[in-house]
Amino acid sequence: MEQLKIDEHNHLHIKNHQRKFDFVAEDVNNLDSVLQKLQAFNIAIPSWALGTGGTRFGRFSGGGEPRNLEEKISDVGMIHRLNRSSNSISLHIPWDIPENAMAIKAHAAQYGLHFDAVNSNTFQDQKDAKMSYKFGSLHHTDKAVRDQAIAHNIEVIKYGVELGSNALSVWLSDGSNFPGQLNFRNAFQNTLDSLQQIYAALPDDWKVWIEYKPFEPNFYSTTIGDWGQSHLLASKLGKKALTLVDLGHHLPNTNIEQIVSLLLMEQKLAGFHFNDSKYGDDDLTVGSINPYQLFLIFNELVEGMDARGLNHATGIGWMIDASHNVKDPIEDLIQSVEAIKIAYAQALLVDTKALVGAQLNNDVAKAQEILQAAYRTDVRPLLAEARLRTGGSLNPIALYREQAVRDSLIQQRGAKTVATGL
Ligand code: AOS
Ligand code: ZN
Ligand code: ZN
Repeated sequence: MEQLKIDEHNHLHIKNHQRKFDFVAEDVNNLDSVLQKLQAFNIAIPSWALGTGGTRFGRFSGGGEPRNLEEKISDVGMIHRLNRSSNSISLHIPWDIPENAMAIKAHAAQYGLHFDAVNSNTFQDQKDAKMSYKFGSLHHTDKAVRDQAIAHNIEVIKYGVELGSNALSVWLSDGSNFPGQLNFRNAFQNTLDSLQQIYAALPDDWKVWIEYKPFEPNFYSTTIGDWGQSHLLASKLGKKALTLVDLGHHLPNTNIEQIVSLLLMEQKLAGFHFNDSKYGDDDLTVGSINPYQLFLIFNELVEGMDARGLNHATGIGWMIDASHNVKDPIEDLIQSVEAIKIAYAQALLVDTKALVGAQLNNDVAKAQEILQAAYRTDVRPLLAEARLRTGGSLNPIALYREQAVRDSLIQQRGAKTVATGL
């Protein structure tokens, strides 16, 4: 385990922090509740984001990447010690195979981590697989391919059960590249039929999260292409099936916050894959392109969850799905968690009563003033205070750099490691 000198580091920065905190805290009338909510809020880290991502044009891996599942877990453990907000990890099978689940669970528990949703992978052909997913998996025209993909998903559930997870996350690349390639209705029916068989294998307290995406790797149609198609499947499947919103899986300018608000209303919102994008499924650091959109999403979440009496921290799944090419993955993830919590904190500052009043009076300018007053508040000192109170770092990235954590990872693991995954 990395030796992080958190207290020493906090000590050096405490005076500066206190000044900034006092300044913002003075104007927050629900301060205790905001701080408590921030302390309770955790976001799962995907195992595939701990290595450097790449594109089909190349991959430039950084040094000291985790070489196996244990090292991925210890990286998440370190992020969690720094920010106290990343207490779980999401595995992707077969990129991560927990051969000995007991040992893996114990290893994770050492860092205070548990296992979030497990992800199946039928978008790549696996070694020794009999059937190919070249033309899709759960939607395939050939029953033998569908059966193989169904069996894989059921196996992933079994791994998840051993790890103490309680959700299966399904993302399909199934679709078509050219008009005429596919019968849409048959593809949808096959998908539904396959998902029904997977659904039947879910333990009682489990959920299946159905992710949608408009394009890539298929460029003409995707069989679960948007939230309507995902929601249709989820409602036909039953209560345990929900729609997962990956922020990057929308065509430019889609009003994601409106989708979120309706899914929440229908009790069909599984949760999120957070990332940011300018063009499509860019998987950029959360909050790096459009933090206002993220805030507006959180505004819907806070309002909708309060209306339903849902616990903000555990009511739905919170996860990052980003992986970047040119950054240190650990710094990237720390930035993403911070961006999510900033948006959340700002949403907690919205004067909801006043907003309801403005809406009822159709006072459009006032409504905007109310939202933007919250959005334009620098809430970073509130996040830092929440971290301080839970034993985390006032400034995780500064500490990570000052204590040269990456260098020591390179020393331990080598300069040319490649994490399994993308
Ligand atoms: C793919 O675009 C999706 O976002 C999935 O969530 C996928 O399983 C994950 O990104 C790993 O590739
Ligand atoms: Zn995703
Ligand atoms: Zn994606």
